[in-house]
Amino acid sequence: MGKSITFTMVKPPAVRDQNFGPILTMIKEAGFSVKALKMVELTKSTAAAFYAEHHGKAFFEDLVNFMSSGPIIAAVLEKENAVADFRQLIGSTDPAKADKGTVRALFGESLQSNAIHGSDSDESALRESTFFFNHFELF
Ligand code: 3AN
Repeated sequence: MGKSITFTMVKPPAVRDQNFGPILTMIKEAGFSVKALKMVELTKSTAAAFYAEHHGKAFFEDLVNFMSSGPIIAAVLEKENAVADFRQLIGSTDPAKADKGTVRALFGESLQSNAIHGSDSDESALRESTFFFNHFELF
């Protein structure tokens, strides 16, 4: 099987708490390579556009406020079976339910503040990667 990509963001509290280093080490040790990387702070409107699929849900406004509350680190990662393998590495959305040793179990604080994002499909991975990175920034 060929390599594919996934998109990730380390969320504001995990960046603020300087947890990016250990998270990146876990990503490297799981066999992913970094194709693009940057630290940026989302505006509310940018966060709302990124999470457009959740528009109208009860948690949407909180999610937008949370994701624009400080810098995030965005990255595109490559590996065989990238989307599924990355979701296994990060664990369930709710850190309390995430398998032991996953990124969310180790660094997540709550359902909202769950340390990291991972794309849910190859289509989302492409949309999310090109949302953040232009072709000069993707290697
Ligand atoms: P995942 O990131 O595991 O794919 P999604 O796409 O369902 O989860 O949700 C996107 C983000 O929205 C989650 N990472 C989490 O921060 C937040 N979220 C999802 N469901 C809830 C909820 N029920 N209450 C609060 N925040 C939520």
